[in-house]
Amino acid sequence: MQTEPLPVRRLPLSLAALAGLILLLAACGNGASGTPSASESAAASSAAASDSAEASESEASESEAAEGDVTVTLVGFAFTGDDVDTSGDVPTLTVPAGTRVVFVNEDAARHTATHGTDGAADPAAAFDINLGSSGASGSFTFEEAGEFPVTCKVHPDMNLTVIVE
Ligand SMILES: [Cu+2]
Repeated sequence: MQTEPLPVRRLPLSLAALAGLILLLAACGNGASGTPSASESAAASSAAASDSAEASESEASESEAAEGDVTVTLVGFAFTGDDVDTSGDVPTLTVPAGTRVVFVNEDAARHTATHGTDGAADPAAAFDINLGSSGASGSFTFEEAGEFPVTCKVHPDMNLTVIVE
């Protein structure tokens, strides 16, 4: 990330700082309205990386302790896990209503676990979990019966259907 632009340092640095400030102001202005923009998450990613790693670790240990949780592992660019049926075109996970599903990223790549299909979030997505790095986790509790498509916004080929009974 940090290169060493020594000879031309002053001017580019101040320009970069100014651009950063503008980005921050723009991000703050939009912040309340919903999904984070690409620039916002890019700017925040390095700062948030350590925080989210800590947060997800504590979340993961909590979820291990909770009875009835089901874990879905994102590894090899696929949704997998002991409870995931991979026999069909799209893997399925069948759980009783009220089950909390914990999504854990075990790839080095960034993934998301998003309510949606083929990389696109559902217009009324019930969850959109960023799994920014290996070890990152997040969960969603499926309260209502039905079929819920899950996808990764980074890799449209990653899909899962959660069947809630
Ligand atoms: Cu992915």
